[in-house]
Formats: sequence, C-alpha cells, structure tokens
Amino acid sequence: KVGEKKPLFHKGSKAIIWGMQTKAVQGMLDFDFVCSRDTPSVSAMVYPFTGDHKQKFYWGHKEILLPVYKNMGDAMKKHPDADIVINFASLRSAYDSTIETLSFPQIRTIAIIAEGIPENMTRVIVKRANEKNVTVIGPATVGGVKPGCFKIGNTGGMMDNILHSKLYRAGSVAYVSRSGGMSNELNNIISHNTNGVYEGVAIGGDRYPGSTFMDHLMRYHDNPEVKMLVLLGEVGGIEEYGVCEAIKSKKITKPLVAWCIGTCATMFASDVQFGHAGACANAEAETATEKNKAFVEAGVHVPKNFDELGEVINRVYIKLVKEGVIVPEEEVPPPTVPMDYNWARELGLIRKPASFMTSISDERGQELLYAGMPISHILEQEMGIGGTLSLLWFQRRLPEWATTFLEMCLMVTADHGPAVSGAHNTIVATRAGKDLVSSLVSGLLTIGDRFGGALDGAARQFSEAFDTDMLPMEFVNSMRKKGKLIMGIGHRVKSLNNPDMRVAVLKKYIKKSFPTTPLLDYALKVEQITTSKKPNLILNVDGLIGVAFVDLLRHSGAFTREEAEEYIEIGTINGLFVLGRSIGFIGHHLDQKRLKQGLYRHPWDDISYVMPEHYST
Ligand code: Q5B
Repeated sequence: KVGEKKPLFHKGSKAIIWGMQTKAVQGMLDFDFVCSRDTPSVSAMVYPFTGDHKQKFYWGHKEILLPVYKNMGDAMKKHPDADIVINFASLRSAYDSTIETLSFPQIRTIAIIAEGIPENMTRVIVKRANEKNVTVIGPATVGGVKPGCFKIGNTGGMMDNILHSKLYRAGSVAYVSRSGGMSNELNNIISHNTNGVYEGVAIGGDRYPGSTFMDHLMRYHDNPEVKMLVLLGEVGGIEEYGVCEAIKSKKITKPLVAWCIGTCATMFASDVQFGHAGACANAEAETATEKNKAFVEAGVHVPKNFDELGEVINRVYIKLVKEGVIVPEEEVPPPTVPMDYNWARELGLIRKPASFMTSISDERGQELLYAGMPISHILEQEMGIGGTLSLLWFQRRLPEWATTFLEMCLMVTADHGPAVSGAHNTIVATRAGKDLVSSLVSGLLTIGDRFGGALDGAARQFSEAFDTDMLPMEFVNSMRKKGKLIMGIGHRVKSLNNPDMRVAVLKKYIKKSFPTTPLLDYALKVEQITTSKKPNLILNVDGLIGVAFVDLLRHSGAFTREEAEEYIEIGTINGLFVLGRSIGFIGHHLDQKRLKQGLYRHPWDDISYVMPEHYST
C-alpha cells in the first residue's frame, strides 16, 4: 500500500476537503502559491450542511472561487483528478465520511484530522483502506507536508513559519513523527540543520494509526530524492521496534536519526498518560527510554536528548554532503504571498486608519463595557437607567441627583395620551397593520419643533439670550420682532388655569436638587411675561427640561464649559423626549393590537372639504 512506487503527493496533487475549513484551505492555497504551483491543490470542499455553492479564496493577489458540494459523490464526479481527501469531520462523523470516501476509487490518500475516534472504528477504517490500497494518514493528526508540492490542511502553520522552515522547496530529509505539533518543530530543526525537508508526515497520536512509521519510512527509502531519514517517536506502542528490525536486516540502509519523546515518564512514580491517546507505556518495552536504547543498539543515530536532535541531524547531513550524497542547491527566493490582513495586523506589521470610531461601549472583551465600566458593576451598583444613560450619552458617571433627574424626565415624558401627534400616528400605523418598529418610528418621526422636539431649541434660545445679558422682556420682544416662536413656551391644553403637573413636579425637584438654576430662573421670568399675554404660553415640559438641562451641564461640575456647550450644540436634549416617549408609543402600539383595532379611517364629518370654487358644479 503506502510503500508503492507512486508518490502520495506531487506538484499537481489535488485534494477534496471534507468540512467547511476555509482557513485551512486558504493556508493550502497560500502554500501552493509560495511553492509556485500552477494550480491550487484544493479542487473542492464537501459540506453536507449547506447547499452547493462557491466560496471565495485568494490565489496570490487574485480572488478565486472554489466549489462546495453538499454531496461527496458530486464532488468526486466533478473533480476526477482529485486523489486526496482531507477529512476535517468531527470525531462523530469522521468514521462515516471516511468509509464513504473509501467507496470512491479515485481517492488514493485520506488524511483524518479528528481526535478521539473510537479505536475499533479506526481499525475498520484501516482494514478497508488496506483492502483498497488507500493510504490513511491519521486520525488525530495535523497531516503532513511535501515542500514545494502539497501540504495537508494546517500542517506547517502560518506563512511566516513556512518561509522560516523553507517549506516552499524540497530538501533531502524525510521525516515521520507521531505528533502533528512536533512535526512543526521537526520542520524547523531540519531546515536549520540540513538543506531542508523533502517530505514529512505526522501519523497521529492514536494507538492504531492509519499508516505506520514503517509505511512512510519505506516509502521514503524507495525514493532516490530522499537522502536521510528522521523519526520522532513517543512513549507508547512498539512500532519503533519494527524500524529497528528493518535497520538490522538492512531493509533500511539510508541514515536514520531517531528519538522517542517521553523519556521523562520514568521520573514519575506511576504510569503517565501523555496528551495523545496512544502515548502511554503499557509495558517496559513501550517506554521512550527502552525504545531509544533499542535504536542505539540497531545502529540508528540517536541523540542523548531531544535538545541534541538538531546537532545529530546536522552531523549526519554534513557527512552526506562531504560524501557527495547530498549536493545543496542554490537558494531561489520564493514568490511573495500577500499576507492575510488580520494576521499582519496581529503581528503589528501594518496599520490602517479605522473607518469607524467609538468611544461609548466595547463588547469585545469578556464583559460588555459602557464607557469603560463593566456591565456587572453597573448592575451591582444599581446605577439604573439614569446611570446607564449618563455613561452611554456622556461617557461619565453623573451624580445621583442628576441621574435621578434624567430618570424623572423619561418618566414624565413617557406618554401624554393618545391624542398627541406622535401617539396618534403610532396608533394609525398600528391600525394599518404595521409592526412594532414601523409604528414606533411613525410616532417618533412626528417629534419636531412643535411637538416634543423643542428641548434643544429652548436650551439654545434661552441660553443665548441669557448669555448676552438680554432682559427677559427684551428676549420676548426680540423673538416677536423676528416673528419667531419661543421654543419651550406654550401648550395646546395646559395653561395657568390648567397647570401641567409634570412641569410642577419636575420644577420642584430641580429647585431642590440642582446646585444652581440660573437659566431655569431666567426662563420662569420669561414665562411670567408670556403668560401675562396668554395663559397657555407657559414654560412647557420641553422648555423646562431644555433649560434645566443646560443648568445641569453648566453647573454640575461634571462637564467643562466647552463640553456643556458642545452637548447643547449637537442636539442632545431632545434625546430625552425621544427616549421617554418611545415607551408610550410602544405602549400605544401594544394597546391597539390588544384591543384588536381595525384600520383607521378619519370620519368625513371631521374633515372640512374646501374645493376651489370654479370647479364646483
Ligand atoms: N404663541 C405648543 O400653540 C404650541 C408661542 C407664542 C411666542 C411661543 C406653540 C408652540 C413652541 C414649540 C414648543 C412643545 C404649538 C410643546 C409638547 C409635548 C406635549 C404635547 C401635548 C406632550 C401651542 C396662539 C398665540 C399666537 C402665537 C402665540 C404661541 N406659542 N408666542 N412663543 N412659543 N410652541 N413645543 O396653543 O398674537 O394670537 O397670533 O409652537 O414649545 O409638544 O401634550 O399636546 O407631552 O405630548 O396652538 O406636552 O405654543 O397656539 O399657535 O395658536 O398661538 O400664541 O404667536 O399669537 P397653540 P397658537 P397671536 S409641548
């Protein structure tokens, strides 16, 4: 099977990937590109959980599309040149998908990445694969790599590692290891002590791997391009003794450097199970120490410890160079592969001005932050809606008297019955069958200068008059002269004779709790003048909140004067009415739904139809 003449991987190898492993596929395509392959090594992906579609990948600078099939049969039919399957299925589905893969004769190699496949199932896979002459790499492996030709999935790591270990071109040393993680270390050691890796396979950490050390060593041995062999075994199993036998019987004659990791197991009083399922010595012969001894006895090049592995590999390599067995070739720089943006940013190699800025919240970490404060603290400290609003609108924690004021504003503006413009619109929209958001928005869009949206205007007009030392009477007269209404003055139904209790309650609180209220006092003097003309020209709820808010911004000590002016300038205060009244609008929407109110049509007798006279009959 594995030892057959045909190489497992070559520069034209094509694979089908089982699983939506886009990162691994992009890694393979980048590897192909840096190896100067003409075409991508991935033909298609199989993913039973979505319909057939295409996924976008990079081929160097270009974007390409790779097909994804729901059905493995379709992938095989459409890509008859693919002879490798890299199976990223989870341990639950890896068995079934591998057995299915084995039913397609075009597939000669299967890499199974999943860890934890039950051993009895692996043995069935191995048996079927052997019957069909298919090489299985894994399970529980990262795969393998043939520099300059093909890499399985995530083998070799990121591009910087691939370049560092010169995996873009072939060397003369072939290795086999159990561990996928350690195969990366071998790439590093071998590339720095020899002319590089010819091929490397990690057979996986299970007790019954799909292919064995000997399978791959013999494959390498039969390949004239491979001049020396490296084996990295580990504690557990007796595979290594087969290799020793092959050396003794001269089945393997190429120089072999070998080491079994896990020698520290002897330092423990009891048996040690290392990370891999198979990495446990069930007998003395399975210990790393015994296996290393056997290697020495068989005449293998064995370092004293893992740290010395590179030196020993280098010694053997230098000897082969001196003997002329290996002729190092001149280095040809590989093509540049554009670096993945996220990776480059992680490495700190690039910077890019953000197209989006925020300074109020951050959801990226373990806990959501409002203006830097973890949400758990906000709840623990019972900061309430007022505290939350102060963090998200003003990026600071306002004193309690201020947050209570904010909450009172939201409460008094929450609703003012169904007759006001906004609530009416919400109700009409709801009765026309609109959903909650549409109905709410329909009401909100009514808020403006005349209805509920006079808070900012009042804040601006009153503070401008106050700051320019205008007497209240001068202010009223100047507005009349300009033909402008004073924002925050006047109400349709509330007046001196029918006082607005919302305004009364709020005013009482403000006078009691605010450190000072110069603008409110000024506005009350204006109100005295306007109400003397008409009793409904009171300082209304918008006006009261508007001017009191300016007093809060200017005199709470929480804002600089510039910040206070900026908040007035950018139109902050209407937000209180918008937020508060949303509560009421939602209430009206739900109410209409609950009352099963049908489509609203305005009664004719409530509309005065005034047609131009010349059209009347
Ligand atoms: N006159 C609110 O007007 C209203 C004057 C004025 C000088 C003024 C009007 C106005 C400014 C905007 C404002 C917020 C349209 C109101 C709110 C929330 C609400 C609503 C609810 C809720 C009412 C009669 C005479 C005329 C006018 C003069 C009127 N306003 N002069 N400055 N501001 N205010 N909006 O009653 O000589 O006869 O021609 O626009 O603050 O929206 O409950 O309904 O919670 O939902 O229709 O409370 O005041 O008065 O327009 O017939 O005017 O008074 O020039 O003088 P009215 P008009 P003249 S709170």
